[in-house]
Amino acid sequence: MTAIGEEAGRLLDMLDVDRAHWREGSMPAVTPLTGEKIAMVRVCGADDIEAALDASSAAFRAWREVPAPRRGELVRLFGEELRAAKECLSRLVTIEAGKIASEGRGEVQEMIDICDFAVGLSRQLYGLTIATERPGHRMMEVWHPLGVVGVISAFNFPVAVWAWNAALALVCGNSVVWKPSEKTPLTALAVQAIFARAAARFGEAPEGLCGLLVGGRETGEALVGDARVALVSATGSTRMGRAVAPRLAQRFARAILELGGNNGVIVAPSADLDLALRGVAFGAMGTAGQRCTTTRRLFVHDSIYEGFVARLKAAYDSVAVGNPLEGDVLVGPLIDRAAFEAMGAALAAARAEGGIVHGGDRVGEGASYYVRPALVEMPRQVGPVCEETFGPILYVMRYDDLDAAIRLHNGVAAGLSSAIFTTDMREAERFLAASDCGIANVNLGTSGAEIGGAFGGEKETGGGRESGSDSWKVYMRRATNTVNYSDALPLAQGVSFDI
Ligand code: UN1
Repeated sequence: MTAIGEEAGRLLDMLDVDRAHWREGSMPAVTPLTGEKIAMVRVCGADDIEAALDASSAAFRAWREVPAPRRGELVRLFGEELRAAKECLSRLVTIEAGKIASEGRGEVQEMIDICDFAVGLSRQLYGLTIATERPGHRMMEVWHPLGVVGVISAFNFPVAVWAWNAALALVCGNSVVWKPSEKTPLTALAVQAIFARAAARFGEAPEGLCGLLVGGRETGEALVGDARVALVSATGSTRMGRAVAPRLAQRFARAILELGGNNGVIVAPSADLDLALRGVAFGAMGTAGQRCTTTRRLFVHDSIYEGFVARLKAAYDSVAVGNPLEGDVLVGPLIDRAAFEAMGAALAAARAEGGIVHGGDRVGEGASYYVRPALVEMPRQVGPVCEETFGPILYVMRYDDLDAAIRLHNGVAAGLSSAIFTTDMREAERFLAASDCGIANVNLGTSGAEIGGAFGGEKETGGGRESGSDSWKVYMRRATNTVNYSDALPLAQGVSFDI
C-alpha cells in the first residue's frame, strides 16, 4: 500500500471502520489526488440489499413509535460524534473526493449544522389547526413518519448530502438506506461507523435504522424499484434523474431530485467589483468546478467587461492547482479521467462555437487529473454553454440590457442557483423576481448555500428541496383529522341526508 493508502487506512481505523469492509473487497477505492488504489471495498449483493430493506422496514416500524424529541436526541449525539471525528472525516473527504482541506472541513461542518437544525426541528414538526365550517368540530393536520427513505448521493458531496437527508428523515421518524457514489465508498463507511457510535450511546435505536449499501447502478435501481422504499432522494446528473423519476412515479413513491445545475451570475455596472471577483472566483473554481452549484455562466455588463474580465483572468492565472495534501492549493483534482475528458470535449466544442479559451490545461500527468480552471469568452450562449460540464469551466458573455441578460440567464434547462452583483436596488429586485432558479442571491456567489434554507432547483434540476426551511415535510405524510365533539352530525357544504 502506498503512503496515501496507508493514511486512508489509519483514518478508517481511527474512525473504527470494520476492516472487513475495506480490505478484502472486490471494488477498488481510488484517490483522485494521485489516482492510486487505496482500499478494496466490499460490494453488497442482491441478498444484502434484500436484508437491508427488510431490516430498514422493521426499524421504521419501531422508530416511528419513538417520540420525535427522543429521535432528536439520537441526532444530537450523532452531531457530537461528528464534532469529535471532524478532522479525521474531513481528511478522508480530501483523500477520497479531492477537496481542499477547508472545503473538506466545510463539508463535515455542514453535517454538524444539519444535525443541530434537525434536533431543533424534532420539537417543531408542527401541523395546523384549521377553522371548520361545522359547529362542534375541530379540524387539524398531523404529520406522521413516512417509511424507509432511500438516499442516492454523488461523489462531490460524499457525506453532507446524505446528512441533509438522514438527519431530517430520522427526526421525522423514518429509517434510511444509503447508496453512496461508487467513487466515494470510504467516507460512507466512515460515516456509518460514526453513526453507529451515536446509536450505541443512544441505546434504543433499532437495528438497521441507517443502512448502507455500497454498490453500483443496480443497487440504486433496487432502491428505486422496491415498494418498501417510500421516498428516494437522489443527487446526480439530469440523466440519472430521467431514469429514476418515472420509475418512482410509476409506483407512486416520492422523489427528491437534486440534479444538474448550470448556474449563472450577472455582474452589473454598479457592482462592487472586488466582491464580485471573489464571489465569481470561488463559485467557478472552488471544488474544482465540481459542485452542482458551481458558477458556469457569467454575464458582464459591456461598460465594465474589459477591466473585470482582465482581473478575473489574472485570478485564474494565479490560483494554485495541485494536490491538497501537499501544499496550500485552492483547486484540487478532477474526480477521474472521464471528468477530464468531458472537460476537454466541452472546451473543444466551445472553441468550435467561437469561444476564446483562457486556461484549461492539464497540470501534471499520470493517473490523476489536475487542470487549470478555464475561463472561456463566448460570443453567444450556444453549444456547451447550455449544458452542465462537471469541471471548472466558466463561460463569460457580455450584455448591455439587464432584461435581455436575465432572459439568457433563464434560457437553459437547469434551474438550481443564480446570483447578481449590483448595488442598484431595482436591479437586484428585478433579478430576484425573474430568476427561475431555486436559489437566487444578491452580492454573493452561486455556491456554498447554508443548511437553513431549502436547497434545490427547478426545471431539469428536478424540483426537489432538501435541508432547511420546511423541507422536512416531504419526509412525512400529512393526515387531515376532523373531530366532532357535538351531539349532531352536520354535513359539510350544508348537504342534508336525513334517514
Ligand atoms: C452539491 O453540489 O451537490 O451550496 C451540493 C453548496 C453546498 C451544497 C452543494 N452547500 O454549494
